[in-house]
Amino acid sequence: MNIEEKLTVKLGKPIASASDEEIYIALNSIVKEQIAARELTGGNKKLYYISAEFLTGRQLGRNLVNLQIFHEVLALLRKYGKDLKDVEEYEPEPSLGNGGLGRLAACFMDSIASLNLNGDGVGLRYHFGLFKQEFRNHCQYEVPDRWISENSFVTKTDVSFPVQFGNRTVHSRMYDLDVIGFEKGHSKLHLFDLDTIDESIVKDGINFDKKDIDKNLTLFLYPDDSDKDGQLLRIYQQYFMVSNAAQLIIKEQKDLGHDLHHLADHVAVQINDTHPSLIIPELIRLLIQEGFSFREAADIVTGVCGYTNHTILAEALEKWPMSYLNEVVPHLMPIIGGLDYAAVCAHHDNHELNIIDREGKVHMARMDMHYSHSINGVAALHTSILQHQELRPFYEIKPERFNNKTNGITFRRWLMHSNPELTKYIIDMIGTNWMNNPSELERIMYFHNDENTLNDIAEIKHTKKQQAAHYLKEKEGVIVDPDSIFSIQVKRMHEYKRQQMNALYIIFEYLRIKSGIYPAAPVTIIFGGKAAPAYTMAKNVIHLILCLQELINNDPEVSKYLRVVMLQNYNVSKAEVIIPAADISEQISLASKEASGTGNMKFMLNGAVTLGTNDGANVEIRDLVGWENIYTFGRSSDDVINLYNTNGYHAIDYYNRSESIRRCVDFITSPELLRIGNEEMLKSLQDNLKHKDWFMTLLDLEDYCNVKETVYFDYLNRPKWTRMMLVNIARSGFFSSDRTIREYNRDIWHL
Ligand code: 26Q
Repeated sequence: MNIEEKLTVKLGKPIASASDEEIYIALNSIVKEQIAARELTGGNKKLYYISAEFLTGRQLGRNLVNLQIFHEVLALLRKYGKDLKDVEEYEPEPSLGNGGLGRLAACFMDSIASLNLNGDGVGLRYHFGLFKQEFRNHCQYEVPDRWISENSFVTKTDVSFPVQFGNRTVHSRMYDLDVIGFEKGHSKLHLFDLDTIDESIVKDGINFDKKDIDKNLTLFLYPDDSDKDGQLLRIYQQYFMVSNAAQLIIKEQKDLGHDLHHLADHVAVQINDTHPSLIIPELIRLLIQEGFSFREAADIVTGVCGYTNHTILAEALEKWPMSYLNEVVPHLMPIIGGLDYAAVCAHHDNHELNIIDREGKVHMARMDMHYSHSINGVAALHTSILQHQELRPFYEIKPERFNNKTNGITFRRWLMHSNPELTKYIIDMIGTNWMNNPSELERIMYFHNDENTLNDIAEIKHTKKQQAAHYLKEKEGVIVDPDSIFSIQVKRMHEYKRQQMNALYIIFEYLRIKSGIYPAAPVTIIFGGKAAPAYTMAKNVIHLILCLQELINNDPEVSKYLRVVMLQNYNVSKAEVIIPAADISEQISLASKEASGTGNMKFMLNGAVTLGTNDGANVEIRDLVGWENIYTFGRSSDDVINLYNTNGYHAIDYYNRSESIRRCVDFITSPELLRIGNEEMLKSLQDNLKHKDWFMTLLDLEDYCNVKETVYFDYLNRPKWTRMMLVNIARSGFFSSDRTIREYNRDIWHL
């Protein structure tokens, strides 16, 4: 039976008379059957990718792409007047991640499967995910994100493990998400949960009783940890995740008849940031139970584990009071103590190497570094900063463990699924080999002076902008002009990412327009991102942007030239609509602070030009496309690190020295904005910028405003701009997560 016949049979009626929801359910079922028919990838050695987050996005589309029936289904539905996009909207988006680290894990699962590597993911099935973001009174509110439904691709299994918390035991439940690869390969993402979770205990936004672990354990990702109960809950979550992972590993190895003495020949564990770090003592504990000595077990586990660092922000490096660990996982404490002792014995002269510090805090990253055979950063600059600054004491004793693995993205989702128009055009230019060998995208460079090709690429971009404008109107109720320049900054809200700098630029442009100076072309500035519920300053930035949106879009004089949009509840699905529509990719973090970034790669692949600082993977983008195909500005990471080390940055000096900076910052509490927004929030943001500004917004603001004018001017030079677009697409092959995963396998996993 072909797809059309299958779908008709499933529906029990003609396709033309079925609703989009009925079609979704039928396609979901057809896809599940095809997945079930594909054998799981096997092999002598297996990877377990352990992560607190897997930001998978919707599954129907990716499965159709990877089963290679996406275009067939697209055309089939179109024949009956249906749009696959509308059908896909019926799939609830799993809300199992927060940002880059979680989306990276999802891209990695796609590449692991597609490269037919023997590897599964292990994480948690959070009932309400991170949270759903709602805007009211120009402010962010958090509500539970109910994504679990009959219609999801996540299925219940009968697998369960006992997990011991102190003197009591809970019993887990494993759920699975099938991850099929492109053409071949089939992996699983195992998500653990408790049957006893009680969703009804969540009241008034995202608040709940933090003590009742049986009911609350997997309600949310990153529950509020501003008090002790919150921190204990996070330890409960982390231990629950890794204990299940460790038991699954040991069980699967025993079932295969492998000798646990040779565990490192058969198992690789990748620890995604410090959230899964307790897997180290837990695996050691299980091996000791199997009769190994402490020393033997520790050596085996070191051979198994690899640790990936995703951030150099101090607040993200987890350390837990020993007393808290003692409360949740007392049975691990003798092991952690033993690990610290063994590490300290070897390096008694340097306290920065201790797992347990003098205040009795357990440093998770230090445990990872002592007991993993590989330590990697996620972009060349980041790895170098780890080696020479943040993790220097470890690099000095174990240089051979350090390696770089520059991040990547899966082209299946971020090009083939989200931009079928550009995909088809690339196939018409150079065929399909690039799909399995992304570096071949380079071959489109052959057309870099071909006027017709450049016009076609511009035309495709315009189509994607029209689609995004339509989506924004339907779903967000905002009107944008697809003929304006789309400048887009979508990512988690954080001061180091400097959305506030973009907001100050908007004020700069607003004031110029008001004084009669107009930008070279009309611009639409689009933001999207969530702020952590307790991160006041990030919420204040959202507030400022929403106030500016209100002020500017309703001002007929200004809105002809400038519009502002803050997307509500930015997620993977929205990213797939908005990224292909970008002309300019805003990557403006304070140099040295963004470990890599992966949005930057998605934009590049879709023909946007980067406007960014020399930070994270922007540096590698610049090296690939050349200075003439990217706009960089701002202080270097060396300068910034030096400013921190010497206490050399004082925001107020920049404010006092520059008239234009002062006018922008002052405007935050202007009568115009105070009429719309909340005085306390705006004032607090303004004070922070003048007197604290830890992430040095004012340092780069003038540079940023200046370079933007150049960008708009160049945008109007269509031959120049469209050639830049083509070069960016052509050189993006390096950022395929297939390349990244091949490197992990070659250097770390050896599957
Ligand atoms: C830590 C302690 C307490 C509570 C929460 C956390 C926490 C939670 C999430 C710390 C870090 C994260 C997430 C980090 C993250 O997403 N990092 C991003 O990882 C991407 C993939 O490597 C990079 O591209 C980004 O540059 C990096 O910011």
